[in-house]
Amino acid sequence: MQIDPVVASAKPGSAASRSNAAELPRANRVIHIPDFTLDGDLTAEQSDFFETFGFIRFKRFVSRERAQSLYQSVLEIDAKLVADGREKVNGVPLIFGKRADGTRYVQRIPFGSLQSDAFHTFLQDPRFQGITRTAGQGYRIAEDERDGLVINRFRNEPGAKYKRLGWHTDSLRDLFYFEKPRRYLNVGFYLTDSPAEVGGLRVLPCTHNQPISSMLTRKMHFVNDVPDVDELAITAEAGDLTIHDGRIWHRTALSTLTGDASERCVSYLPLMDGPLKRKTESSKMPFYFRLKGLVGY
Ligand SMILES: O=C(O)CCC(=O)C(=O)O
Ligand SMILES: [Fe+2]
Repeated sequence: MQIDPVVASAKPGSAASRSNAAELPRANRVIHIPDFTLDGDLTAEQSDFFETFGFIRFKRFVSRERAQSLYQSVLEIDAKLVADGREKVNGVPLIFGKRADGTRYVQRIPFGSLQSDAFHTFLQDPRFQGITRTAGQGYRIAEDERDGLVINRFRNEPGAKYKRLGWHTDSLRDLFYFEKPRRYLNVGFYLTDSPAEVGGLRVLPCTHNQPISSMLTRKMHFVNDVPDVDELAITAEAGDLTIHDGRIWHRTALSTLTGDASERCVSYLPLMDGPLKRKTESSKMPFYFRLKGLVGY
């Protein structure tokens, strides 16, 4: 039997070791995901890995304790949005789930760092400048543009609206904003553990190097969520940071667990270049969200 490198290299008790090797996709037995550390700018080895495969994972970007404390801030933002009866932030609609007792919680929080000092401070970490330099000249962390810092809480329970995402590429989003697709680094910071059984990010490695035609048509965007034989599960622990190229095909798999155990909380950093396009409370709902409604998530 072939040994799964992800599981074989995992420390006992870590998120990866809890995953059953048989449940992990075939690609995880072939591609070993290294445990990189981000100290400042990406090293040559890290850039090579990222440019070759279209994704990278940095372990322990912050301690588990700091990640847990930031997760508490997510719960505070959530409680305030619900108590204030908010439906949108800066024109971007909130996505709500409903608990068994009928109370609401927010599953997709846009502009997170404008609503919490803890997240605003987190984004001042100088290592993020190393990431903006990798994105390209003139890139900035855009706390008040597009959707700002997005905090996703995927959950699998009857009242949840945001449980999974079908196959897609992020670069297409620029087209929905009527802008030319830019180099798009999707930087995910994990607030909770993400072993394979909470679902999570599945990528088709190297598809960022595809022609535009295949970026548009390889699969039906967001509608198709059938597992692919070549997909790779990117598992992570609270405090880890991942980057995937916006052109890579990826999906968010449904958790096999339910309720609180199924929650996967990941925040995505807003990287932009070009002229500033600040959003305010009078900003209109982006066209992209009307389409979201059509594909049913
Ligand atoms: O679940 C994730 O980490 C990825 C989410 C995602 O692909 C997206 O919001 O575009
Ligand atoms: Fe995505």
